[in-house]
Amino acid sequence: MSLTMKDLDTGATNTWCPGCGNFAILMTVKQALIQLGLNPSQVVAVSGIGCHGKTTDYLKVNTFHVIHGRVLPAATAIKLANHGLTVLGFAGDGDAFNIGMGHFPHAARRNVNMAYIVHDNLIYGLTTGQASPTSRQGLVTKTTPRGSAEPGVNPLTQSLTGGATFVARTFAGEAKHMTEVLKRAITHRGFAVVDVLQPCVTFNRVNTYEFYKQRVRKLEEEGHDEGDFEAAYRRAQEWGDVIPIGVFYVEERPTYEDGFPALAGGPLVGQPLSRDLSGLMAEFK
Ligand SMILES: Cc1ncc(C[n+]2csc(CCOP(=O)(O)OP(=O)(O)O)c2C)c(N)n1
Ligand code: SF4
Repeated sequence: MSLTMKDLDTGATNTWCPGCGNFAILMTVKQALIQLGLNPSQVVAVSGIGCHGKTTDYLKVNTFHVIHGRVLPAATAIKLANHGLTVLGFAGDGDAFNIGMGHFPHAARRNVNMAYIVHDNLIYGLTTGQASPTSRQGLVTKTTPRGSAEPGVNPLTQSLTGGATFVARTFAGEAKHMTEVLKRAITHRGFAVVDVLQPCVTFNRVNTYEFYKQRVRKLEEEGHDEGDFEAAYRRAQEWGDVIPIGVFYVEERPTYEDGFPALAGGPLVGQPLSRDLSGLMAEFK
Protein backbone atom coordinates (compact mmCIF):
# COMPACT_ATOMS: atom_id res chain seq x y z
CA MET A 1 0.00 0.00 0.00
CA SER A 2 1.45 3.37 -0.90
CA LEU A 3 2.30 5.96 1.70
CA THR A 4 -0.06 8.90 2.37
CA MET A 5 0.44 12.33 3.97
CA LYS A 6 -1.42 11.03 7.02
CA ASP A 7 1.05 8.17 7.44
CA LEU A 8 3.81 10.77 7.87
CA ASP A 9 1.87 12.76 10.48
CA THR A 10 2.84 12.18 14.13
CA GLY A 11 -0.37 13.64 15.52
CA ALA A 12 1.59 16.08 17.71
CA THR A 13 -0.08 19.47 18.19
CA ASN A 14 1.47 21.98 15.83
CA THR A 15 2.56 25.22 17.55
CA TRP A 16 3.90 27.16 14.56
CA CYS A 17 2.27 30.57 14.02
CA PRO A 18 -0.55 30.50 11.44
CA GLY A 19 0.94 31.36 8.04
CA CYS A 20 4.53 30.39 8.96
CA GLY A 21 6.60 29.17 6.01
CA ASN A 22 7.51 26.07 8.00
CA PHE A 23 4.10 24.53 7.21
CA ALA A 24 4.92 24.48 3.51
CA ILE A 25 8.34 22.97 4.16
CA LEU A 26 6.82 20.18 6.25
CA MET A 27 4.13 19.50 3.65
CA THR A 28 6.53 19.41 0.71
CA VAL A 29 9.05 17.22 2.53
CA LYS A 30 6.22 14.73 3.07
CA GLN A 31 5.21 15.00 -0.56
CA ALA A 32 8.78 14.47 -1.69
CA LEU A 33 9.13 11.33 0.47
CA ILE A 34 5.84 9.96 -0.87
CA GLN A 35 6.66 10.72 -4.50
CA LEU A 36 10.09 9.13 -4.13
CA GLY A 37 8.44 6.03 -2.67
CA LEU A 38 10.74 6.02 0.35
CA ASN A 39 10.02 3.79 3.31
CA PRO A 40 9.79 6.00 6.46
CA SER A 41 11.64 3.34 8.46
CA GLN A 42 14.65 3.98 6.21
CA VAL A 43 14.59 7.77 6.65
CA VAL A 44 16.17 9.72 9.51
CA ALA A 45 15.44 13.41 10.11
CA VAL A 46 17.75 15.42 12.36
CA SER A 47 16.77 18.92 13.50
CA GLY A 48 18.38 21.66 15.57
CA ILE A 49 16.87 24.05 18.08
CA GLY A 50 14.51 26.70 16.78
CA CYS A 51 11.04 26.87 15.26
CA HIS A 52 12.38 24.73 12.39
CA GLY A 53 13.46 22.14 14.96
CA LYS A 54 9.85 21.15 15.55
CA THR A 55 9.85 19.54 12.10
CA THR A 56 11.02 16.35 13.77
CA ASP A 57 8.02 16.50 16.14
CA TYR A 58 5.64 16.54 13.19
CA LEU A 59 7.28 14.20 10.68
CA LYS A 60 6.77 10.48 11.27
CA VAL A 61 10.12 9.02 10.30
CA ASN A 62 13.09 8.19 12.57
CA THR A 63 13.98 11.49 14.21
CA PHE A 64 16.68 13.07 16.36
CA HIS A 65 16.20 16.57 17.80
CA VAL A 66 19.72 17.67 18.66
CA ILE A 67 21.15 20.66 20.50
CA HIS A 68 21.46 24.04 18.79
CA GLY A 69 23.81 24.01 15.81
CA ARG A 70 24.71 20.31 15.86
CA VAL A 71 22.59 18.90 13.05
CA LEU A 72 25.57 18.15 10.84
CA PRO A 73 27.77 16.16 13.26
CA ALA A 74 24.80 14.07 14.36
CA ALA A 75 23.66 13.49 10.78
CA THR A 76 27.20 12.59 9.69
CA ALA A 77 27.52 10.04 12.48
CA ILE A 78 24.17 8.48 11.57
CA LYS A 79 25.20 8.25 7.94
CA LEU A 80 28.50 6.56 8.84
CA ALA A 81 26.81 4.09 11.18
CA ASN A 82 24.18 3.12 8.64
CA HIS A 83 24.81 4.56 5.21
CA GLY A 84 21.81 2.70 3.82
CA LEU A 85 19.55 5.27 5.46
CA THR A 86 18.28 8.44 3.81
CA VAL A 87 19.43 11.26 6.09
CA LEU A 88 17.74 14.66 6.16
CA GLY A 89 19.02 17.59 8.22
CA PHE A 90 16.72 20.48 9.15
CA ALA A 91 18.36 23.66 10.45
CA GLY A 92 17.45 27.29 10.97
CA ASP A 93 19.63 30.06 9.55
CA GLY A 94 20.87 30.79 13.07
CA ASP A 95 21.37 27.11 13.78
CA ALA A 96 23.22 26.52 10.49
CA PHE A 97 25.25 29.70 10.05
CA ASN A 98 25.94 30.96 13.57
CA ILE A 99 26.51 28.29 16.18
CA GLY A 100 26.61 25.49 13.59
CA MET A 101 28.81 27.29 11.08
CA GLY A 102 31.99 25.45 12.11
CA HIS A 103 30.50 22.17 10.93
CA PHE A 104 29.26 23.42 7.59
CA PRO A 105 32.38 23.56 5.38
CA HIS A 106 33.50 20.19 6.71
CA ALA A 107 30.26 18.44 5.81
CA ALA A 108 30.50 20.14 2.41
CA ARG A 109 34.12 19.21 1.67
CA ARG A 110 33.55 15.66 2.91
CA ASN A 111 30.50 15.39 0.68
CA VAL A 112 28.44 13.63 3.36
CA ASN A 113 25.59 11.96 1.51
CA MET A 114 22.60 13.80 2.98
CA ALA A 115 20.16 16.62 2.28
CA TYR A 116 20.60 19.72 4.44
CA ILE A 117 17.44 21.83 4.44
CA VAL A 118 17.86 25.32 5.86
CA HIS A 119 14.68 27.07 7.00
CA ASP A 120 16.03 30.50 6.13
CA ASN A 121 13.74 33.13 7.64
CA LEU A 122 16.60 35.65 8.02
CA ILE A 123 15.87 36.03 11.73
CA TYR A 124 15.81 34.08 15.00
CA GLY A 125 12.22 32.84 15.27
CA LEU A 126 12.00 30.76 18.43
CA THR A 127 13.81 33.31 20.60
CA THR A 128 11.39 35.98 19.31
CA GLY A 129 13.02 38.05 16.64
CA GLN A 130 16.73 38.78 17.06
CA ALA A 131 19.03 39.33 14.05
CA SER A 132 20.46 36.15 12.55
CA PRO A 133 23.57 35.65 10.41
CA THR A 134 21.47 35.77 7.24
CA SER A 135 19.62 38.97 8.26
CA ARG A 136 20.27 41.50 5.53
CA GLN A 137 22.15 44.70 6.30
CA GLY A 138 19.74 47.32 7.64
CA LEU A 139 17.15 44.85 9.00
CA VAL A 140 15.56 46.27 12.15
CA THR A 141 15.17 43.62 14.86
CA LYS A 142 15.15 43.49 18.66
CA THR A 143 18.94 43.27 18.71
CA THR A 144 19.48 45.72 15.84
CA PRO A 145 17.03 48.58 16.56
CA ARG A 146 18.92 50.90 14.21
CA GLY A 147 19.23 48.27 11.51
CA SER A 148 21.75 45.45 11.23
CA ALA A 149 25.19 46.87 10.50
CA GLU A 150 26.49 43.59 9.08
CA PRO A 151 26.18 42.11 5.61
CA GLY A 152 24.37 38.78 5.82
CA VAL A 153 25.95 35.38 5.26
CA ASN A 154 25.10 34.05 1.81
CA PRO A 155 24.22 30.33 2.26
CA LEU A 156 24.67 29.64 -1.45
CA THR A 157 28.15 31.09 -1.94
CA GLN A 158 29.19 29.44 1.34
CA SER A 159 27.92 26.11 0.01
CA LEU A 160 29.67 26.54 -3.32
CA THR A 161 33.04 27.51 -1.93
CA GLY A 162 32.75 24.87 0.80
CA GLY A 163 32.45 22.12 -1.81
CA ALA A 164 28.77 21.10 -1.59
CA THR A 165 27.88 19.01 -4.63
CA PHE A 166 24.23 20.09 -4.85
CA VAL A 167 23.33 23.70 -4.13
CA ALA A 168 19.76 24.96 -4.43
CA ARG A 169 17.35 27.59 -3.19
CA THR A 170 13.59 27.44 -3.16
CA PHE A 171 10.73 29.48 -1.69
CA ALA A 172 8.06 28.35 0.77
CA GLY A 173 5.44 30.19 -1.31
CA GLU A 174 6.13 27.89 -4.30
CA ALA A 175 5.10 24.43 -3.10
CA LYS A 176 5.54 22.63 -6.42
CA HIS A 177 9.00 24.11 -6.97
CA MET A 178 9.99 23.20 -3.43
CA THR A 179 8.83 19.58 -3.82
CA GLU A 180 10.80 19.14 -7.03
CA VAL A 181 13.96 20.69 -5.56
CA LEU A 182 13.65 18.59 -2.41
CA LYS A 183 13.21 15.40 -4.41
CA ARG A 184 16.40 16.11 -6.30
CA ALA A 185 18.29 17.02 -3.10
CA ILE A 186 17.16 13.84 -1.33
CA THR A 187 18.19 11.60 -4.21
CA HIS A 188 21.48 13.42 -4.90
CA ARG A 189 24.54 11.34 -3.98
CA GLY A 190 26.46 13.76 -1.80
CA PHE A 191 26.01 16.85 0.34
CA ALA A 192 22.89 18.62 -0.93
CA VAL A 193 22.09 22.05 0.49
CA VAL A 194 18.63 23.53 0.03
CA ASP A 195 18.25 27.09 1.28
CA VAL A 196 14.51 27.62 1.72
CA LEU A 197 13.26 31.20 1.77
CA GLN A 198 10.85 30.73 4.67
CA PRO A 199 8.83 33.76 5.72
CA CYS A 200 8.59 34.25 9.49
CA VAL A 201 5.25 36.05 9.53
CA THR A 202 5.59 37.09 13.17
CA PHE A 203 9.07 38.61 13.44
CA ASN A 204 10.36 39.41 9.96
CA ARG A 205 8.09 42.02 8.42
CA VAL A 206 10.47 42.77 5.55
CA ASN A 207 11.15 39.40 3.91
CA THR A 208 7.48 38.47 3.53
CA TYR A 209 5.65 36.23 1.03
CA GLU A 210 4.88 39.37 -0.98
CA PHE A 211 8.53 40.48 -0.90
CA TYR A 212 9.63 37.17 -2.41
CA LYS A 213 6.71 36.80 -4.82
CA GLN A 214 7.75 40.04 -6.48
CA ARG A 215 11.37 38.98 -6.80
CA VAL A 216 11.85 35.24 -7.23
CA ARG A 217 12.81 34.02 -10.71
CA LYS A 218 13.32 30.37 -11.58
CA LEU A 219 16.77 29.47 -12.86
CA GLU A 220 15.31 26.58 -14.84
CA GLU A 221 13.32 29.07 -16.91
CA GLU A 222 16.42 31.13 -17.65
CA GLY A 223 18.65 28.51 -19.27
CA HIS A 224 21.00 28.19 -16.29
CA ASP A 225 23.68 25.48 -16.62
CA GLU A 226 23.80 23.51 -13.35
CA GLY A 227 27.27 22.20 -14.14
CA ASP A 228 28.80 25.67 -14.50
CA PHE A 229 30.38 26.61 -11.16
CA GLU A 230 31.18 30.19 -12.15
CA ALA A 231 27.66 30.83 -13.42
CA ALA A 232 26.29 29.33 -10.20
CA TYR A 233 28.50 31.60 -8.09
CA ARG A 234 27.50 34.65 -10.11
CA ARG A 235 23.78 33.93 -9.85
CA ALA A 236 24.11 33.05 -6.15
CA GLN A 237 25.20 36.64 -5.45
CA GLU A 238 22.03 38.16 -6.87
CA TRP A 239 19.77 39.54 -4.16
CA GLY A 240 17.75 42.60 -5.13
CA ASP A 241 14.94 43.14 -7.59
CA VAL A 242 15.69 39.59 -8.74
CA ILE A 243 16.23 36.68 -6.34
CA PRO A 244 16.99 33.48 -8.27
CA ILE A 245 15.60 30.16 -7.04
CA GLY A 246 16.24 26.66 -8.36
CA VAL A 247 19.23 24.36 -8.62
CA PHE A 248 22.39 26.46 -8.89
CA TYR A 249 25.01 23.74 -9.05
CA VAL A 250 25.36 19.96 -9.26
CA GLU A 251 28.55 17.93 -9.26
CA GLU A 252 29.23 14.19 -9.02
CA ARG A 253 32.03 13.39 -6.57
CA PRO A 254 32.72 10.41 -4.29
CA THR A 255 30.85 10.72 -1.00
CA TYR A 256 32.35 10.67 2.49
CA GLU A 257 31.09 7.13 2.98
CA ASP A 258 32.78 6.03 -0.26
CA GLY A 259 36.15 6.83 1.35
CA PHE A 260 35.78 4.31 4.19
CA PRO A 261 36.86 0.78 3.21
CA ALA A 262 35.06 -0.54 6.30
CA LEU A 263 31.75 0.46 4.74
CA ALA A 264 32.32 -1.43 1.51
CA GLY A 265 30.94 -4.60 3.09
CA GLY A 266 27.63 -2.88 3.83
CA PRO A 267 26.40 -0.61 6.62
CA LEU A 268 28.31 -0.94 9.90
CA VAL A 269 25.13 -1.79 11.79
CA GLY A 270 24.74 -4.91 9.64
CA GLN A 271 28.30 -6.15 9.99
CA PRO A 272 29.20 -8.80 12.56
CA LEU A 273 31.44 -7.68 15.38
CA SER A 274 34.53 -9.59 14.34
CA ARG A 275 37.05 -8.09 16.74
CA ASP A 276 37.82 -9.45 20.17
CA LEU A 277 37.02 -6.52 22.45
CA SER A 278 37.66 -8.34 25.74
CA GLY A 279 41.08 -6.67 26.26
CA LEU A 280 39.58 -3.24 25.70
CA MET A 281 36.61 -3.96 27.96
CA ALA A 282 38.98 -5.14 30.70
CA GLU A 283 40.59 -1.69 30.72
CA PHE A 284 37.29 -0.17 31.83
CA LYS A 285 36.71 -2.60 34.68
C1 LIG B 1 23.70 26.43 22.83
C2 LIG B 1 22.49 27.28 22.68
N1 LIG B 1 22.64 28.61 22.47
C3 LIG B 1 21.55 29.40 22.31
C4 LIG B 1 20.31 28.86 22.38
C5 LIG B 1 19.11 29.77 22.26
N2 LIG B 1 18.46 29.64 20.96
C6 LIG B 1 17.44 28.79 20.78
S1 LIG B 1 16.84 28.81 19.22
C7 LIG B 1 17.97 30.02 18.80
C8 LIG B 1 18.00 30.60 17.41
C9 LIG B 1 16.81 30.33 16.59
O1 LIG B 1 16.98 30.82 15.28
P1 LIG B 1 17.17 29.86 14.06
O2 LIG B 1 18.24 28.87 14.29
O3 LIG B 1 17.32 30.70 12.85
O4 LIG B 1 15.81 29.02 14.02
P2 LIG B 1 14.28 29.50 13.87
O5 LIG B 1 13.73 29.58 15.26
O6 LIG B 1 14.25 30.80 13.17
O7 LIG B 1 13.67 28.39 13.10
C10 LIG B 1 18.80 30.35 19.87
C11 LIG B 1 19.87 31.36 19.80
C12 LIG B 1 20.19 27.48 22.61
N3 LIG B 1 19.00 26.87 22.66
N4 LIG B 1 21.29 26.72 22.75
S1 SF4 C 1 8.05 32.74 15.14
FE1 SF4 C 1 8.30 32.87 12.91
S2 SF4 C 1 9.45 31.01 12.33
FE2 SF4 C 1 8.60 30.70 14.37
S3 SF4 C 1 6.65 29.63 14.06
FE3 SF4 C 1 6.22 31.85 14.21
S4 SF4 C 1 6.25 32.56 12.09
FE4 SF4 C 1 7.27 30.57 12.12
